[in-house]
Amino acid sequence: MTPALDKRRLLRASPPDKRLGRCVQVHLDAADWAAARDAETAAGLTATPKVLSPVWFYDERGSDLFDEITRLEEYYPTRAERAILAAHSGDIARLTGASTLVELGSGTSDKTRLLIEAMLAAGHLDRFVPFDVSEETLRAAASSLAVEYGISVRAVVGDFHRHLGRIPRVGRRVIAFLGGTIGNFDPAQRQGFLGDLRGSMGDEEWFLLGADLVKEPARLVAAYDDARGVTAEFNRNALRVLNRELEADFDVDALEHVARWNATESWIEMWLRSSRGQRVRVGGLDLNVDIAEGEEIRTEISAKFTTRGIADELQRSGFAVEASWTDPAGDFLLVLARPYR
Ligand code: AVJ
Repeated sequence: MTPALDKRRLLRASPPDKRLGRCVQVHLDAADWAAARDAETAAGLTATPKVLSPVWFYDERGSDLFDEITRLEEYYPTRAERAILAAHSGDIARLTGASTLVELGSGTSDKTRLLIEAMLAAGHLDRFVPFDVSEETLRAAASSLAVEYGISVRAVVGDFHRHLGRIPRVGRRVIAFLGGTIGNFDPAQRQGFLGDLRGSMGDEEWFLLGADLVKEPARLVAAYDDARGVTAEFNRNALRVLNRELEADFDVDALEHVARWNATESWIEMWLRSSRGQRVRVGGLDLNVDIAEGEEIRTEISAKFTTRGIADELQRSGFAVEASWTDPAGDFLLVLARPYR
């Protein structure tokens, strides 16, 4: 996340790195991205209730904490999705015959490897395109995968709501959006995202979407409020990142983690509740923010879906579901869709 703060650095495309596999490129427009993020943050901190974007979770410590979350007993989505991919990556490789794998969101996970290996085994894959907001995450993923698999890697820095058009249209692509990250979008953002994505795709290309399914509220809440407090620490970390990167002075220790199920919206909400009134200075935004005792700031939503609901949303955005799978417990859904004509 840090490089996004360097406002002097404008558009830059690094030259192909010949030492790493065949080709690693990073396209970056950091100043532009940081300006949009800062404007959204100022709007969110002056709204009622106050809201922050989940992008603030993911500095290095936040990424480590998320990694720890994915291994928690209570947090089933990562294991469930991995089980689906372990069972069906071969089907995906065969059905798509794709030569390019695009991954929206962090390209470092072992789940990506399952897909890459299956696509290599099917004999078509020659290019991996990870797309993420974090340049560091991308560089790490890009170089290790390029070396390991000898495929060309073109990493693209951007955010889901504005930069899908930067993803190169090379080869026959399968565009993967895994982990249930689509749950971070509200319905309007989802519709915008799916429409943009559909508009950027050719008829012979594929969309692979991972989505968490609705289940008993107690299990959902436990997944976002684990007994060891890892998620609480992850949640508070967003304000540590704000303190550092936007010169703010939130009293982070006075903020308590809250996770609740919103049945009307069908999403989990994470909030931070201030145990005392505080006036916060956010120097980087030239903004003072008053937080009342007991006031809550919403830091994330994580929407949960039904198989039918996802198919309907995809359909409305111009996608037809070609295949879908769940894990044996029926906790998580993986959908393979393609544009319909
Ligand atoms: C990375 C957005 C999929 O919503 O489950 C995990 C983030 N937040 N625990 C999710 C998260 C709290 C995660 N996603």
